[in-house]
Amino acid sequence: MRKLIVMLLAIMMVAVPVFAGGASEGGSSETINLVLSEVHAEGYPTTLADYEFARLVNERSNGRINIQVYSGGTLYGEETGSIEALQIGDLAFARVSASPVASYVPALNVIQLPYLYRDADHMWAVLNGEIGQQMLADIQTSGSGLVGLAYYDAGARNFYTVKPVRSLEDMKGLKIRLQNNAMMVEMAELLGANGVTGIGPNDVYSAIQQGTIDGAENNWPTYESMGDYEAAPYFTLDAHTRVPEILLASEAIMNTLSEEDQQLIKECAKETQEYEIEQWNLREKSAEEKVTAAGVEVIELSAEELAKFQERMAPLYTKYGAGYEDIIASIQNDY
Ligand code: BDP
Repeated sequence: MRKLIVMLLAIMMVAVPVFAGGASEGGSSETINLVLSEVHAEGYPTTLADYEFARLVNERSNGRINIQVYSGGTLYGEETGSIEALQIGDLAFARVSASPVASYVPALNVIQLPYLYRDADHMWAVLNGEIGQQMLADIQTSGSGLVGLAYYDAGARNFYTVKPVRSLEDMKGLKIRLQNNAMMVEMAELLGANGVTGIGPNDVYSAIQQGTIDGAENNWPTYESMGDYEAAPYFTLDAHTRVPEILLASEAIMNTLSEEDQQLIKECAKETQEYEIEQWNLREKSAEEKVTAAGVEVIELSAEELAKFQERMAPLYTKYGAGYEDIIASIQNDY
């Protein structure tokens, strides 16, 4: 059934701009219907930003371009599924984490290396600066079939588990769910854990409950929103990664639109970044409050213990940073 809906949507998406022909140039009133896939629920900061993007595009195109948001992973529960649909032109937009995108655009691993940023301001200085904007543009020029429209905030990711992780030693042998990204799996393994992939974020809770995994890693809002805190009530604040979200478009579908419409879409996407960050900051705080009130144990690592986690990451810098040494040094020293 889901496949059928996706096919119908794809036909609508591809067919409408084609039939619109010179529509966009001549300013015809032909409606262009496009679909956006989102794994998060209604009300989540990225979902709110998706709707804001759709609203802006609709307004600026005088109602000509209509973007329908499908939240909660109803179209694609796994972000790799939505990324592949974008590549073949079956889907127009997806708001995804940069982590799975790096499987298609490896350079993106550089801006999500573990313990790279001091804090959110540091990350945003990089993303909004030359390095981040070049990486975003490179998504398209790399020939991935994807167009990077904008970055959103996703805070810092931390481990959460069924039993407390108070030291590096405690990570040993834990089955931890990671996003579909080889570097993230290696990160968990360098810490002594066993990395598990192939579980969509909406399925982490049941995987923990069933004992398939002993925990996962994510930011406060996802931990709260997906209900994972009820299954894995120990949250170890190691802030190992800051992985930005990315709003992606399908290059194949963008190419069916006029130059003006592509520009309009790009501008509207960029404009939603600040809005998402505001929503993010509110939700990050309220999610932390909610889960701690519900009895989650928040574990702070001593500086000495945290240094042990960080030291283990050196091989990732060598492997995934190869060819990008200057960029990494610049992120660390110039921002
Ligand atoms: C969340 C991201 C979402 C990812 C999810 C995950 O917002 O895009 O799918 O993590 O871990 O923080 O899969």
